[in-house]
Amino acid sequence: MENLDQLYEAILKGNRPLAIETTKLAIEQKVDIRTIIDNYMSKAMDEIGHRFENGKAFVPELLMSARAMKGAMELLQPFLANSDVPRAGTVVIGTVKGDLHDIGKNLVAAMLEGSGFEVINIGVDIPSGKFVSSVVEHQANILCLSALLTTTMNYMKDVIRALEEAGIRNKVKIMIGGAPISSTFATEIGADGYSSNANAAVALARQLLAS
Ligand code: B12
Repeated sequence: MENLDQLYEAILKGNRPLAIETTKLAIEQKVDIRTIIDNYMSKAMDEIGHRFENGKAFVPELLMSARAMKGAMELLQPFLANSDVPRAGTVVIGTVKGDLHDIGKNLVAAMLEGSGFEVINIGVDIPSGKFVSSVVEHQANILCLSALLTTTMNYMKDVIRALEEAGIRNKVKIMIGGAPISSTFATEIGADGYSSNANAAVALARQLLAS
Protein backbone atom coordinates (compact mmCIF):
# COMPACT_ATOMS: atom_id res chain seq x y z
CA MET A 1 0.00 0.00 0.00
CA GLU A 2 1.52 3.31 -1.14
CA ASN A 3 0.14 5.30 1.78
CA LEU A 4 2.24 3.47 4.33
CA ASP A 5 5.13 5.81 3.59
CA GLN A 6 2.70 8.53 4.63
CA LEU A 7 2.26 6.72 7.98
CA TYR A 8 6.04 6.78 8.51
CA GLU A 9 6.10 10.51 7.69
CA ALA A 10 3.05 11.23 9.86
CA ILE A 11 4.66 9.66 12.92
CA LEU A 12 8.03 11.24 12.21
CA LYS A 13 6.42 14.68 11.90
CA GLY A 14 4.06 14.08 14.85
CA ASN A 15 0.92 14.44 12.75
CA ARG A 16 -1.51 12.37 14.84
CA PRO A 17 -4.67 12.85 12.69
CA LEU A 18 -2.79 11.77 9.55
CA ALA A 19 -1.22 8.80 11.38
CA ILE A 20 -4.69 7.67 12.49
CA GLU A 21 -6.25 8.20 9.07
CA THR A 22 -3.48 6.29 7.27
CA THR A 23 -3.62 3.44 9.77
CA LYS A 24 -7.40 3.13 9.29
CA LEU A 25 -6.85 2.89 5.55
CA ALA A 26 -4.14 0.25 5.98
CA ILE A 27 -6.47 -1.83 8.19
CA GLU A 28 -9.27 -1.53 5.60
CA GLN A 29 -6.84 -2.69 2.93
CA LYS A 30 -5.87 -5.63 5.16
CA VAL A 31 -2.17 -4.81 5.33
CA ASP A 32 -0.40 -7.16 7.76
CA ILE A 33 -0.51 -5.55 11.24
CA ARG A 34 3.06 -6.47 12.16
CA THR A 35 4.34 -5.01 8.88
CA ILE A 36 2.60 -1.73 9.75
CA ILE A 37 4.20 -1.68 13.21
CA ASP A 38 7.70 -2.98 12.43
CA ASN A 39 8.35 -1.47 8.99
CA TYR A 40 6.71 1.92 9.39
CA MET A 41 5.72 2.93 12.93
CA SER A 42 8.75 1.67 14.89
CA LYS A 43 11.11 2.86 12.13
CA ALA A 44 9.67 6.39 12.39
CA MET A 45 10.22 6.33 16.18
CA ASP A 46 13.81 5.16 15.63
CA GLU A 47 14.41 8.02 13.21
CA ILE A 48 13.01 10.69 15.56
CA GLY A 49 15.25 9.18 18.27
CA HIS A 50 18.33 9.54 16.02
CA ARG A 51 17.39 13.13 15.23
CA PHE A 52 17.02 13.83 18.97
CA GLU A 53 20.41 12.26 19.60
CA ASN A 54 22.00 14.44 16.93
CA GLY A 55 20.38 17.65 18.16
CA LYS A 56 18.05 17.81 15.14
CA ALA A 57 14.84 17.20 17.14
CA PHE A 58 13.83 18.18 20.68
CA VAL A 59 11.49 16.94 23.43
CA PRO A 60 8.32 18.57 21.98
CA GLU A 61 8.94 16.76 18.68
CA LEU A 62 9.52 13.47 20.51
CA LEU A 63 6.24 13.97 22.35
CA MET A 64 4.33 14.72 19.16
CA SER A 65 5.74 11.63 17.46
CA ALA A 66 4.88 9.56 20.53
CA ARG A 67 1.29 10.86 20.48
CA ALA A 68 0.94 10.07 16.78
CA MET A 69 2.32 6.55 17.34
CA LYS A 70 -0.03 5.97 20.28
CA GLY A 71 -3.06 7.11 18.29
CA ALA A 72 -2.23 4.67 15.51
CA MET A 73 -1.41 1.86 17.99
CA GLU A 74 -4.83 2.19 19.64
CA LEU A 75 -6.41 1.21 16.32
CA LEU A 76 -4.12 -1.81 15.95
CA GLN A 77 -4.48 -3.07 19.54
CA PRO A 78 -7.71 -5.09 18.92
CA PHE A 79 -6.01 -6.99 16.09
CA LEU A 80 -3.08 -7.90 18.33
CA ALA A 81 -5.32 -9.09 21.16
CA ASN A 82 -6.76 -12.21 19.59
CA SER A 83 -9.28 -13.55 22.09
CA ASP A 84 -9.54 -16.97 20.35
CA VAL A 85 -6.07 -17.99 21.50
CA PRO A 86 -5.97 -20.04 24.74
CA ARG A 87 -4.24 -18.31 27.71
CA ALA A 88 -0.52 -19.11 27.77
CA GLY A 89 0.29 -17.61 31.19
CA THR A 90 -0.06 -14.42 33.22
CA VAL A 91 2.30 -11.50 32.73
CA VAL A 92 2.69 -8.34 34.80
CA ILE A 93 4.44 -5.58 32.84
CA GLY A 94 5.55 -2.07 33.76
CA THR A 95 8.19 0.62 33.23
CA VAL A 96 10.47 1.09 36.23
CA LYS A 97 10.53 4.02 38.66
CA GLY A 98 11.76 7.32 37.23
CA ASP A 99 11.01 6.30 33.64
CA LEU A 100 7.98 7.51 31.69
CA HIS A 101 8.62 5.76 28.34
CA ASP A 102 5.78 3.38 27.56
CA ILE A 103 5.43 2.94 23.80
CA GLY A 104 7.73 -0.10 23.55
CA LYS A 105 6.39 -1.56 26.78
CA ASN A 106 2.82 -1.24 25.48
CA LEU A 107 3.85 -2.87 22.22
CA VAL A 108 5.37 -5.82 24.10
CA ALA A 109 2.15 -6.03 26.19
CA ALA A 110 -0.02 -6.01 23.06
CA MET A 111 2.07 -8.69 21.32
CA LEU A 112 2.00 -10.93 24.39
CA GLU A 113 -1.75 -10.45 24.69
CA GLY A 114 -2.18 -11.24 21.01
CA SER A 115 -0.21 -14.44 21.54
CA GLY A 116 -2.45 -15.71 24.29
CA PHE A 117 -0.95 -14.34 27.51
CA GLU A 118 -3.08 -12.59 30.10
CA VAL A 119 -1.33 -9.25 30.50
CA ILE A 120 -1.63 -6.86 33.43
CA ASN A 121 -0.07 -3.60 32.33
CA ILE A 122 0.62 -1.57 35.48
CA GLY A 123 1.98 1.54 33.74
CA VAL A 124 5.06 3.72 34.07
CA ASP A 125 7.23 5.04 36.94
CA ILE A 126 6.54 1.91 38.98
CA PRO A 127 8.30 1.44 42.36
CA SER A 128 9.58 -2.02 43.33
CA GLY A 129 6.86 -2.56 45.96
CA LYS A 130 4.13 -2.17 43.35
CA PHE A 131 5.82 -4.76 41.09
CA VAL A 132 5.97 -7.19 44.02
CA SER A 133 2.33 -6.65 45.05
CA SER A 134 1.09 -6.99 41.45
CA VAL A 135 2.97 -10.28 40.95
CA VAL A 136 1.42 -11.62 44.17
CA GLU A 137 -2.09 -10.30 43.42
CA HIS A 138 -2.22 -11.73 39.89
CA GLN A 139 -0.12 -14.84 40.58
CA ALA A 140 1.98 -13.86 37.59
CA ASN A 141 4.20 -16.41 35.84
CA ILE A 142 6.28 -13.67 34.23
CA LEU A 143 7.28 -10.16 35.27
CA CYS A 144 8.33 -7.84 32.42
CA LEU A 145 10.39 -4.77 33.26
CA SER A 146 11.00 -1.97 30.79
CA ALA A 147 13.51 0.93 30.96
CA LEU A 148 14.60 3.36 28.25
CA LEU A 149 17.08 5.45 30.22
CA THR A 150 20.59 4.55 31.34
CA THR A 151 19.69 6.35 34.57
CA THR A 152 16.68 4.08 35.30
CA MET A 153 17.85 0.69 34.01
CA ASN A 154 19.75 -0.02 37.24
CA TYR A 155 16.48 0.20 39.16
CA MET A 156 15.64 -3.22 37.66
CA LYS A 157 18.18 -4.62 40.15
CA ASP A 158 16.17 -3.08 43.01
CA VAL A 159 13.00 -4.75 41.73
CA ILE A 160 14.70 -8.15 41.64
CA ARG A 161 16.05 -7.57 45.16
CA ALA A 162 12.54 -6.67 46.36
CA LEU A 163 11.16 -9.92 44.90
CA GLU A 164 13.92 -11.84 46.71
CA GLU A 165 13.15 -10.08 49.98
CA ALA A 166 9.46 -10.91 49.56
CA GLY A 167 10.47 -14.58 49.09
CA ILE A 168 8.87 -14.88 45.65
CA ARG A 169 11.84 -14.55 43.28
CA ASN A 170 11.76 -18.25 42.39
CA LYS A 171 8.00 -18.14 41.67
CA VAL A 172 8.22 -15.75 38.73
CA LYS A 173 10.35 -15.47 35.58
CA ILE A 174 11.78 -12.02 34.93
CA MET A 175 12.11 -10.61 31.41
CA ILE A 176 13.70 -7.24 30.81
CA GLY A 177 13.96 -4.91 27.82
CA GLY A 178 14.30 -1.38 26.50
CA ALA A 179 16.82 0.41 24.29
CA PRO A 180 19.79 0.51 26.75
CA ILE A 181 19.32 -3.11 27.95
CA SER A 182 21.49 -6.01 26.79
CA SER A 183 21.64 -9.72 27.51
CA THR A 184 24.88 -9.12 29.43
CA PHE A 185 23.05 -6.67 31.68
CA ALA A 186 20.22 -9.18 32.15
CA THR A 187 22.68 -11.85 33.29
CA GLU A 188 24.49 -9.35 35.51
CA ILE A 189 21.37 -8.41 37.48
CA GLY A 190 19.96 -11.94 37.65
CA ALA A 191 17.02 -11.57 35.24
CA ASP A 192 15.87 -14.69 33.37
CA GLY A 193 15.91 -13.18 29.90
CA TYR A 194 16.17 -10.17 27.63
CA SER A 195 14.84 -9.44 24.18
CA SER A 196 15.40 -6.47 21.93
CA ASN A 197 11.92 -6.30 20.43
CA ALA A 198 8.28 -7.22 20.93
CA ASN A 199 8.23 -10.18 18.53
CA ALA A 200 11.22 -11.80 20.21
CA ALA A 201 9.62 -11.08 23.60
CA VAL A 202 6.78 -13.47 22.78
CA ALA A 203 9.18 -16.26 21.83
CA LEU A 204 11.21 -15.61 24.99
CA ALA A 205 8.10 -15.70 27.22
CA ARG A 206 7.07 -19.07 25.77
CA GLN A 207 10.60 -20.41 26.15
CA LEU A 208 10.83 -19.27 29.81
CA LEU A 209 7.54 -20.94 30.72
CA ALA A 210 8.59 -24.17 29.03
CA SER A 211 11.91 -24.30 30.95
C1 B12 B 1 9.40 8.84 22.47
C2 B12 B 1 10.53 9.18 23.39
C3 B12 B 1 10.26 9.96 24.52
C4 B12 B 1 8.84 10.39 24.90
C5 B12 B 1 8.16 9.17 25.59
C6 B12 B 1 6.67 9.11 25.33
C7 B12 B 1 6.08 7.80 25.81
N1 B12 B 1 4.84 7.88 26.18
O1 B12 B 1 6.72 6.76 25.81
C8 B12 B 1 9.11 11.57 25.87
C9 B12 B 1 9.13 12.87 25.08
C10 B12 B 1 8.15 11.72 27.05
C11 B12 B 1 10.56 11.29 26.30
C12 B12 B 1 11.12 11.85 27.41
C13 B12 B 1 12.46 11.71 27.75
N2 B12 B 1 13.40 11.07 27.02
CO1 B12 B 1 12.99 9.88 25.53
N3 B12 B 1 12.88 8.99 23.89
C14 B12 B 1 11.86 8.70 23.12
C15 B12 B 1 12.39 7.93 21.86
C16 B12 B 1 12.50 8.93 20.71
C17 B12 B 1 11.58 6.79 21.36
C18 B12 B 1 11.24 5.69 22.37
C19 B12 B 1 10.22 4.79 21.75
O2 B12 B 1 9.03 4.93 22.01
N4 B12 B 1 10.66 3.92 20.81
C20 B12 B 1 9.78 3.04 20.04
C21 B12 B 1 9.54 1.75 20.79
C22 B12 B 1 8.66 0.85 19.95
O3 B12 B 1 10.82 1.13 21.00
P1 B12 B 1 11.41 0.80 22.45
O4 B12 B 1 10.85 1.71 23.47
O5 B12 B 1 12.88 0.66 22.37
O6 B12 B 1 10.79 -0.63 22.76
C23 B12 B 1 11.16 -1.82 22.06
C24 B12 B 1 12.34 -2.58 22.67
O7 B12 B 1 13.23 -1.76 23.40
C25 B12 B 1 11.70 -3.66 23.47
N5 B12 B 1 11.27 -3.41 24.83
C26 B12 B 1 10.91 -2.27 25.47
N6 B12 B 1 10.51 -2.53 26.72
C27 B12 B 1 10.61 -3.86 26.89
C28 B12 B 1 10.35 -4.67 28.00
C29 B12 B 1 10.55 -6.02 27.92
C30 B12 B 1 10.28 -6.91 29.09
C31 B12 B 1 11.07 -6.60 26.70
C32 B12 B 1 11.32 -8.05 26.63
C33 B12 B 1 11.32 -5.80 25.58
C34 B12 B 1 11.10 -4.45 25.70
O8 B12 B 1 10.56 -3.97 22.70
C35 B12 B 1 9.98 -2.75 22.22
C36 B12 B 1 9.18 -3.01 20.99
O9 B12 B 1 9.91 -3.62 19.95
C37 B12 B 1 13.79 7.44 22.38
C38 B12 B 1 14.84 7.19 21.29
C39 B12 B 1 14.91 5.74 20.88
N7 B12 B 1 15.18 5.52 19.62
O10 B12 B 1 14.73 4.83 21.69
C40 B12 B 1 14.17 8.56 23.34
C41 B12 B 1 15.14 8.30 24.48
C42 B12 B 1 14.88 6.96 25.14
N8 B12 B 1 14.83 9.38 25.43
C43 B12 B 1 15.88 9.90 25.98
C44 B12 B 1 15.87 10.96 26.92
C45 B12 B 1 17.21 11.53 27.32
C46 B12 B 1 14.66 11.45 27.44
C47 B12 B 1 14.49 12.55 28.50
C48 B12 B 1 15.47 12.50 29.68
C49 B12 B 1 14.57 13.91 27.73
C50 B12 B 1 14.53 15.16 28.57
N9 B12 B 1 15.63 15.85 28.55
O11 B12 B 1 13.53 15.43 29.22
C51 B12 B 1 13.03 12.36 28.97
C52 B12 B 1 12.92 11.41 30.18
C53 B12 B 1 11.52 11.30 30.73
C54 B12 B 1 11.40 10.15 31.72
N10 B12 B 1 11.58 10.44 33.01
O12 B12 B 1 11.20 9.05 31.34
C55 B12 B 1 17.17 9.22 25.50
C56 B12 B 1 17.75 8.29 26.56
C57 B12 B 1 19.27 8.39 26.63
C58 B12 B 1 19.81 7.45 27.64
N11 B12 B 1 20.79 6.71 27.18
O13 B12 B 1 19.43 7.35 28.76
C59 B12 B 1 16.69 8.52 24.17
C60 B12 B 1 17.45 7.23 23.84
C61 B12 B 1 16.89 9.56 23.05
C62 B12 B 1 18.33 9.81 22.70
N12 B12 B 1 18.82 9.18 21.65
O14 B12 B 1 19.02 10.55 23.37
N13 B12 B 1 11.16 10.44 25.42
